[in-house]
Amino acid sequence: MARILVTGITGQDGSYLTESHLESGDEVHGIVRQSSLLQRTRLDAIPALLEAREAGRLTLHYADLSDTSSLVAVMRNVQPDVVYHLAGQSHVKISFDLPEYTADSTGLGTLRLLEALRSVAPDARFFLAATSEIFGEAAESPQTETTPMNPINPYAAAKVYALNLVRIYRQAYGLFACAGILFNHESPRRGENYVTRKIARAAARIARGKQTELHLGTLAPKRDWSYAPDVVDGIRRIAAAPKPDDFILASGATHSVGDFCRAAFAVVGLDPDKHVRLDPRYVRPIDITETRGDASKARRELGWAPKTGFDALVRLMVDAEIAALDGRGEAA
Ligand code: NAP
Ligand code: F7E
Repeated sequence: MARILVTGITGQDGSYLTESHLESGDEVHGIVRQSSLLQRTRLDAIPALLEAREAGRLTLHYADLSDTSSLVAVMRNVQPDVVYHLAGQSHVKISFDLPEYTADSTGLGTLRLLEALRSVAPDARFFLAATSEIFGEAAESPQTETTPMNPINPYAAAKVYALNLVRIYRQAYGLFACAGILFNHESPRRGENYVTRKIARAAARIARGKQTELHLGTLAPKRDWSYAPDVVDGIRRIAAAPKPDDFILASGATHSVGDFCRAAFAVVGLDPDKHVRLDPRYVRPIDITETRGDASKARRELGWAPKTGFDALVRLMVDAEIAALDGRGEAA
């Protein structure tokens, strides 16, 4: 049985990762931050996670990425075998509105956590959730672990800093510090202000007569979308590898936002052209045209491959929204 510490446990990936480690019989600890609402939907709505909390196999600890002493205290109390660092301000458009906060939580937060690890739990394995955003308008397609970093938004710049820190701490101090360079991954637990969840939710609500229009910034950008539980499986493999390294996790396929709309509306038998409106409020100052990842290193060295393709992903997301509207299934 391993002791696992997760930052960002209340997020999409944190909830799937927690479920996965509890299923393996591990003890999971999560860092949560102070907020005025105590309800944490992605943890509270999942019966297995509620049961684990009651049984003492899942424990939440208050700490903050801006408060080094709180990170040291949790690290000292938990004495983790593995630390998964998933927390931070992760919305690209919001990072233009909150550039300093994004740099502090996503960038410096990683530094504080690595320092806490180094001083209190240097034998623990450390995983960072890095991102395809580090490549910006990439110099090559598909992107590999050696594609040059060229960030074009504050979030990506903070993740470049965080990824460089992981590499530095690995080389300089010999820590088991590793990273997943994660391409977009989605699920019914995705935040409602990311484009796939926004589209899936709107398709279902329009089909049920609760909404008439869907406002999007643009239909043109293309993304390499995977299913979050598949990526979480890859994250576990990276953290369990014989030696610390960085791996791309991606599907290798790319689709536009418009493709996602067409596929989602088709699930409920609707024509997106009748409902989708372009809205400048959702346009970014600068946006990546296309991402496509090459995960052959993860396939070769870790045996990882995504199981869920684009059409299946879109369908399961729209079906989940319909089920939630009809009072069935989990609501994230
Ligand atoms: P998510 O659903 O947005 O969850 C983010 C988590 O970070 C939440 O638990 C959130 O806590 C926490 N958090 C945010 N700001 C924080 C702060 N200042 N201090 C402490 N905690 C904070 O994100 P996700 O999709 O699960 O992604 C997990 C990680 O993977 C992130 O680091 C993200 O950048 C990275 N990533 C994700 C994708 C993707 O497609 N999903 C792709 C590449 C990389 P609250 O619940 O309290 O807000
Ligand atoms: O946008 C376009 C938008 O916000 C996808 C994060 O997890 O993946 C995610 O970042 C595309 C972009 O994800 C709307 O301009 C159009 O081109 O769902 P998104 P993202 O920006 O790709 C990376 C890998 C991460 O690391 C991030 O943390 O869709 N788009 N109209 C829109 N996007 C949103 N959110 N809302 C719109 O109305």
